[in-house]
Amino acid sequence: MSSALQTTDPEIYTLIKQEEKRQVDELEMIPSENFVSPAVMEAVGSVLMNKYSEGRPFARYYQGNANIDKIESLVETRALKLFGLDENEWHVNVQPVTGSIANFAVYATLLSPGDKMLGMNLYDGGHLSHGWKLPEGKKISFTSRIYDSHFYSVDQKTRVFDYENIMKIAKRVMPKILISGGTAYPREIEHAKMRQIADSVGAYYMADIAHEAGLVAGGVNTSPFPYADVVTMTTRKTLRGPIGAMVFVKQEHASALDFNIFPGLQGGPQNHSIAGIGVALKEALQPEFKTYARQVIKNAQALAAKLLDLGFDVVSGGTDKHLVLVDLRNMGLSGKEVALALEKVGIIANKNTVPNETGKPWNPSGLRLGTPALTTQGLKEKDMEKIAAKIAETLQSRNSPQS
Ligand code: DSN
Repeated sequence: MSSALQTTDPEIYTLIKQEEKRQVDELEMIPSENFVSPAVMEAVGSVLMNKYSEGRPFARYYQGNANIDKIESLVETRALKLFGLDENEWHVNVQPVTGSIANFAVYATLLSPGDKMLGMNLYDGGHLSHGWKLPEGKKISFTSRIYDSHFYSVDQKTRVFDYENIMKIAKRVMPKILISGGTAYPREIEHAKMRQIADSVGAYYMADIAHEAGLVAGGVNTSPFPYADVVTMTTRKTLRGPIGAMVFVKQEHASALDFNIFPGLQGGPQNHSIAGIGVALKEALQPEFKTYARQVIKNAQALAAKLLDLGFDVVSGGTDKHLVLVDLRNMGLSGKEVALALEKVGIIANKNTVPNETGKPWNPSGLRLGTPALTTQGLKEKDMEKIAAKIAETLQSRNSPQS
């Protein structure tokens, strides 16, 4: 029997089926992607998407929100529990539709237009929403048009953070907020040191753990909560939920943060996504999730080790997380051509900038690979070694004169 979608819209139905097949047939190695459980998908595809619920749980602008109120407050309770937080100290808002909106809401809460922010250089793995502007001054992120953004970089040689240098930059810039986190830094961030730096200049410390949220929840990466004033995260990466984001602030900033999310930046929250996040949080509270998080890292470390053996320049010499960053310049290749070549053999990764970048974001010098999705599918270290060998073989055949 045909499904409702198949009958109503066979074109979209067919494309979804093709995407379902692609996700099974290909190796998903983009570190910000994962496979949600059928339970998460059921919640996201539910009637909750029919309801408008501007406001906060139990304080809405529209009637008919009794069930939505219970769902959103349950999701908040689970979020605080997952990260071991005391509700008298911490407040969470689970409504931001993306990480960028979550971050912007934080700036609106803690800063005034023109205030200084200090975050990680995008080329070294930082994020657009941390105020990115080009070294020559072009303001790329809207954040950089409102706030005065400055950046710190990794050490040119080791390609990891030099906290003494970040301290020096902070003392020169005197930011009102110090930000850590990003999209392509393979090493753990030392939150205690970032706190010290923030304290030395009287700044707030915001940890954006969009990429590591599931690793922190699983207890295999250091929690920023004992050190940060604010923690933001997306929910779809290592945390294995649907698209969405969460912001955790100290109680004193709760009402300002909530006001900046709604009505400041958003309208009605995406109740179906929030429910899906709740299901993912329940899954992350189970003991199996710790095993999953540990395996994500073991797989990334196995992948990095094998790539190093095969002559790849693995940035920082390895990884503490779910991602591996490779600088391709020693092979005379660019990120774009390698990502395209790998797609042809069913390996889905993304081109990425690397420290000391000499290319452009559209055609950078690196490749970013991740293990969250493959680990969800049950792959282990031996599989990672085979994948590394396949990557090397693909690039060799590309470089050979016959190809
Ligand atoms: N697009 C995300 C990533 O791939 O890391 C960051 O926003």
